[in-house]
Amino acid sequence: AESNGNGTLESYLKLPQIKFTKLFINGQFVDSVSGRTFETIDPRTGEVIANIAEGDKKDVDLAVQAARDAFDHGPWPRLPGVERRKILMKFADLIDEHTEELAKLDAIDAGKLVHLAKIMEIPEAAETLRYYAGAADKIHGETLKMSRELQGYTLHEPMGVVGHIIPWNFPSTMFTMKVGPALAAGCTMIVKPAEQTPLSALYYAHLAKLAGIPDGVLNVVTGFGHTAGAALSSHMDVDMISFTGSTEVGRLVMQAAATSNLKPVCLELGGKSPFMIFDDADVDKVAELALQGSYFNKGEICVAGSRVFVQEGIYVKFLIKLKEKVKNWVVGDPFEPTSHYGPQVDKKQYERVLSYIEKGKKEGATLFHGGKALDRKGYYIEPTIFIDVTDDMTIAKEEIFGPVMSIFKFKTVEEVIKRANASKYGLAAGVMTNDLNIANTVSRSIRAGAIWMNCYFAFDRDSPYGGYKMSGFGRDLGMDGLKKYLQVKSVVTPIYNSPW
Ligand code: TXE
Repeated sequence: AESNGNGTLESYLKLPQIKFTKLFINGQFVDSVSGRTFETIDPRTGEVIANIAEGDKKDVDLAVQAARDAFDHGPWPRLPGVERRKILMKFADLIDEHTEELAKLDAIDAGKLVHLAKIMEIPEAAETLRYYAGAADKIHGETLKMSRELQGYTLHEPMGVVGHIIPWNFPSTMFTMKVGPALAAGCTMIVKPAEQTPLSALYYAHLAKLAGIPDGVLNVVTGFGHTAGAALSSHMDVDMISFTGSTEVGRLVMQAAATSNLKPVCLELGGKSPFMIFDDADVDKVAELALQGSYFNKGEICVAGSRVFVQEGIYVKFLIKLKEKVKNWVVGDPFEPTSHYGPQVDKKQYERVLSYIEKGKKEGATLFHGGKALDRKGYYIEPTIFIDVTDDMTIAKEEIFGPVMSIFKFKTVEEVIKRANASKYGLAAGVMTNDLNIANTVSRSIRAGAIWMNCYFAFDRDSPYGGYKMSGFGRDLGMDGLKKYLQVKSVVTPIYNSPW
């Protein structure tokens, strides 16, 4: 049944082979200097998938040295953009050829749905590379209109050696949305994947080499945050850090950058995004979107619409519809095509989410649906809904990062704007109304990096993505996602007797 490839249940359910478990430095898979390894765990069972090389400061030093050499002396930054474009296109094609394997690696490592990864996450990872490949030969500065007899223009040059520290919730999306633009810009780099999900990152490194990316340009150091991650962010020879993760660690990364070589950082951090439903909204549609907003990827998404504000006129109707629909959500093995979401990424996250549910109950919110772990092996949690949540409760303020929705009632537009903005975070917001005045007023008043009107998670590679306030700064995706990997250099020369 396997021989005819995709399509049979047997091949679909077959687990992927683990081919790459070592660090990828200077184009080679190598053991860590210390020889140590760490276990990567399957959240479906809590069992060990493989032992992965545990990189720390010494390995980061080697990887940075390789990236430094590749930047200072290698061909990559000096290639015509069109050449980098060709190689990135090849990289994307190779991803497409290995969709099934990559989807399954993310499924066993991160608990992600195989059926969704195959049609969405992995193909989009390839498309993100193509998007930036298309930009690689269009990076140029401007001719300036100087105020004196001077000719001036700007050059856009690659930032240099970039450190990418990425999280576990979207291993493939994160990898390509960081690496794609940095490669197109002509940078060289070190990726530090999350310790929970090293498998696909190593696979991408292998594909990058096959595509023709020169040795040393793209290095992957697997390992822990406080060792490998910290070594990268405090390294004197790393020119920039692009980080996605928790607000606490974002602060550490920025500190390390400040006390080492003052490297610029780009931080994409936590969120607690409001999903605002107004009286005139279509109940059926918004109930569906609200559930997606809270449960997509088991709530392990920084833009989760986890604070659902419902205007009083539609409140009861909305709750009835929500109850009806939430019953259809199937939590199950990510290899089962019927599952809507799988297990939380690891034991720590699982326990953290369950402890927030306990806090919600203790602080007086009403548990409207779910609230328990599934009675089976692995880190599965029921879709959970709290009502009667007040703004001062812990579950209203802190990022839970699990399948937990909190519902709030509101009366006026002014009130909901004020309450939605009363958060230290500012990543995204949803506005559900057909009233243009409300939609425009709210979208301009909310301090967040993405506003989705009558939709949610409307991600697009052309749409820049990032935070206001303590959700961080800098943007991934879109052309802004490329610009941050470029330095702007002014070049000036005198012109005498200029008629202009
Ligand atoms: O994140 P960490 P954790 C939020 C979410 C989640 C919480 C904790 O609320 O429940 O963070 O998750 C590396 N120097 N988000 O603990 O630790 C680490 O190895 C340098 C939101 O898993 O921030 C990993 O590669 N790097 C988020 C990366 O940082 C360090 C996605 C992220 O892990 C480091 C993930 C250090 N001192 C969690 N310590 C989002 N914005 O999407 C750790 N790391």
